[in-house]
Amino acid sequence: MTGLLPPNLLIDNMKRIVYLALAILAFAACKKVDNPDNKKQKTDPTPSVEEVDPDLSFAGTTYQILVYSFADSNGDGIGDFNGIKNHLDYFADMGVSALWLSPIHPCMSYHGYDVTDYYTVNPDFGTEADFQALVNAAHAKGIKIYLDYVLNHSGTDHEWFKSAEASESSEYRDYYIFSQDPEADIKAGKIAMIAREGSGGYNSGEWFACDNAGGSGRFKFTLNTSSSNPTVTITETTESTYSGSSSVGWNLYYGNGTTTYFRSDGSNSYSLVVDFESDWGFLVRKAANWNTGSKYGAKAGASTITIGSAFTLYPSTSSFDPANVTFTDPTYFHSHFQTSWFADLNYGAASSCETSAAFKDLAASADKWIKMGVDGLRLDAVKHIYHKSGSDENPTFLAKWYDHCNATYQAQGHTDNIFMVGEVFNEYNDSGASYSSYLKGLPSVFNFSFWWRLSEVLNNQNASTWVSNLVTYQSTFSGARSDAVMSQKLSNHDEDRTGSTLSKSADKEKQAAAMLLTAPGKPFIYQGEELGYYGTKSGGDEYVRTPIKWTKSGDVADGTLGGKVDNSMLTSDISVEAQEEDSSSILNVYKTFGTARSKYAALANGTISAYNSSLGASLAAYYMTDSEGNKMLVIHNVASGQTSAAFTGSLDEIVVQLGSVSVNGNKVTLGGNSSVVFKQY
Ligand SMILES: [Ca+2]
Ligand SMILES: [Ca+2]
Repeated sequence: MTGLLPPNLLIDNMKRIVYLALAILAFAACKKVDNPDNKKQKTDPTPSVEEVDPDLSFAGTTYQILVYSFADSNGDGIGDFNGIKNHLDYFADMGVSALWLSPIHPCMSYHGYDVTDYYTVNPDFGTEADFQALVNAAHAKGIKIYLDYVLNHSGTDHEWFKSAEASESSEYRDYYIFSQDPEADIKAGKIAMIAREGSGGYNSGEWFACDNAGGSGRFKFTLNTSSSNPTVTITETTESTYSGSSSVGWNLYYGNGTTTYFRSDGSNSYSLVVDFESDWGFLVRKAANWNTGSKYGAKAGASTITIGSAFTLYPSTSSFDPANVTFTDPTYFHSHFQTSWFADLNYGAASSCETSAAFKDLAASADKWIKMGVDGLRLDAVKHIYHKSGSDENPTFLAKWYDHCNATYQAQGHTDNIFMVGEVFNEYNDSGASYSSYLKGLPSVFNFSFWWRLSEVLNNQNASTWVSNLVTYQSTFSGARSDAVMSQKLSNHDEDRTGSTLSKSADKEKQAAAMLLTAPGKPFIYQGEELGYYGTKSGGDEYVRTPIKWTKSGDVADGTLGGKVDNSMLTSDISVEAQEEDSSSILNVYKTFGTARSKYAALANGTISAYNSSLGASLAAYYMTDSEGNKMLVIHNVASGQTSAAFTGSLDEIVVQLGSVSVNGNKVTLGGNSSVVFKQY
């Protein structure tokens, strides 16, 4: 039981809350029968603590960590495993029982969603031994570790892809999706991952030419610009190399970003001689930029140049992006997210996906981490694994993936099931139909509607539909699967920050935390939300992925963010150190509500039901009830001004509160952006 006692700071905070509640109730409860037992309970700084049912421990609060920008232990500016390990008490103080780590594998970009080896750790984050030490230290504190797993695609620098791209006979060729004519192959049903999409599955932006259509040799390029469609002619030569100057403008772009200017040979005639080497071909430009009208290349499907013959070039327009000029017919690979840094993985037909080489390899990599103690996975972009997101293919795939991982997990001696949550990005007005089918494959998916609706509630100061929304979300999940876990959050790494969406209102940010942490389901706290960070994606995603500022004057782990950090936000006041000293801080709301949630089964994994009585539009009131029937009454006032209403049931014991709350008989008065939880058992 001692493990459930809050640390000293929280005892202090709980004392404040309890004393405040006592002071209020001493004034308000004069008509009530004084219950000595109840009174004793209220003066206890550790109010009746209940064990959360271990079978329902999925519901525990999770903290989403960006490993690269959370905490740097060795001063190289990059967050790392030891940095997380050094701050495990930070999570315990918020009642957090699991950490979701951003991808830990070697990768091509700072964010990690272009993995180059699923079996090893990114050396910037430490060694495998460091990772194991983190897992062990977290477990010792009752904190689980979830990894972010990217199953839709790997990075194109992955050795699997490099081998697959280089040769049709590569043992990895089937790991990816290749085609010389994607549109025709999709229409013919030849591409298993897109077969269910039919002719609508072709999008030219999702296909990239492999680096196998280039050429090499000492070539003379001759350019004739007398027409609006210039021609380029390549001849093999033994001449010495030569080129022109940038004042000419016309240039050849090839290889790893090489720009070589043409020499002017008189009216509309240019030439150069280079030792050419480029595995993707070349482009011609009028100036050294990609502005409309500057880029010249091929028409799609007619990109192959013949040595010695003039080849007609087409300039870019607002509606036409020229293709690379190639030396042989290119093969294309599929990248759903329309970037040549990702290559979508190929699992064949969903009904037999577990027999595919890619599935087996990815599953073996997951086994390694589960055997090291990993407790769960967050699966990236699962609605895009198979192209038709509304078909049963992805749920079928995910069920097979889950069963494989769960078998490995239980072989380690676990008696519970492995946790797994899928990112199924859904639309604002979603009734749940688009993501609930994914619960056939996984025990949990994110409920993105939660934050969109909640931000409206707070910004409009109107909570009239909030409770019915929560009840609907709950029934959508439980209707899809009896053991479904509704995962929800405020903002995450792909969205504008909560602080920005709420116009930097600390009162609203605090209440957003209180409403997240008193809602049914499994809350995720995104790194920095608890400090009131703000930032938007308009200047780059990095601005919503800001490092934690641990101390008032210390450095932050911003080494991977390329300077895209808003240092005007990272003042000493926003630091963890400053907010831990300030009982009115946003951080303190996460701690008090997070701790309360972790201690009461009704809050941690209870069922919501509406408080069925008409209330003012700014009030949301509902019950959270645990499996024993123990009931909490939760009330939020989302208006900026004070409001009151009468409530039934015991109002004697406040479990946790935000802002000002007073009780007079059966009347509860809440100040602006105030919240309260009454224990009614
Ligand atoms: Ca470091
Ligand atoms: Ca895919």
